[in-house]
Amino acid sequence: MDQKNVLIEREGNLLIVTIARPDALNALNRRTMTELHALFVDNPVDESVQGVIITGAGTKAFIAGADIKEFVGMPAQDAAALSAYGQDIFNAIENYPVPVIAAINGFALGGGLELAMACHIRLASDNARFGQPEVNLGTIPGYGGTQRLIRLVGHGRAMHWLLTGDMIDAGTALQAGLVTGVYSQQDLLPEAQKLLAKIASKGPLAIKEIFNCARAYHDPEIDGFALESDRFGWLFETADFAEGVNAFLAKRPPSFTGK
Ligand code: CO8
Repeated sequence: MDQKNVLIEREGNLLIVTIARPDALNALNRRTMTELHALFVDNPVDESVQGVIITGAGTKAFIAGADIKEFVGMPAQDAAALSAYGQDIFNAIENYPVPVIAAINGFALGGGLELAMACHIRLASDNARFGQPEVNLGTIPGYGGTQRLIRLVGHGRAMHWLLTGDMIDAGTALQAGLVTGVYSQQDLLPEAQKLLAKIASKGPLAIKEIFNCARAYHDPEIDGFALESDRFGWLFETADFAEGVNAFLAKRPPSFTGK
């Protein structure tokens, strides 16, 4: 499908995905959700891509939530279906096989914060504002916010912010662990790119297994500790591990091949 609201640029091995509805503070309307679905759910991951950055167009908003204008007259069944559709997309982002960074360049509210929380790493600009303001509208988060906010910042803080709908600033988000870096608007994207380049320089098989083990943490069917021991052992017989250890002992940078 034509990507009208979700712009995709390729920069070397990275994808930069920009939610681009600046007149509506990049609110996630149906069309935008369909385009995100096409990108993250329908299309197989291009193997040459080593990382993804998601950001918002302009300097005011990352994403100010779901598009409230589309809520008018929406029947309960459609609202529940849209919630499930969005959760599928955000789960696909969370399960994406390469690192996805949210570069939060302004308001990240409601569905916008929910999208950011599905990413593996969150960096913010110093003007960013975060919140789950759905209670102000008489509803609740519908794209996973009640679950992921608790996971990320703990029950106490999450309940405070979910129940009040309060907005928090970038400093508070950093302190709470909701983001791991705060930069000027100008530095945000370059810092996200630098971070992805750093991850891409590490042992690719190790990175893949970190994803596997971290996913197991959220899957009650899998014993994450057992998986970790198994994968730790498996990595010992890879060429990359031999190279990493040899490079350390020879005091030179490693040259990994992903084998
Ligand atoms: N939806 C639609 N339009 C929006 C949204 C939004 N979420 N946010 C802002 N806009 C529009 C405004 O209507 C305005 O448009 P116009 O110029 O045509 O009037 C334009 O963007 C600029 O916004 P403001 O004039 O309001 O800018 P301010 O700087 O005064 O305020 C705020 C910025 C504080 C961000 C304010 O716009 C705001 O409070 N926005 C709404 C935030 C919000 O409540 N978000 C949560 C939405 S609910 C949600 O996300 C649920 C997710 C789960 C969905 C499940 C499936 C159904």
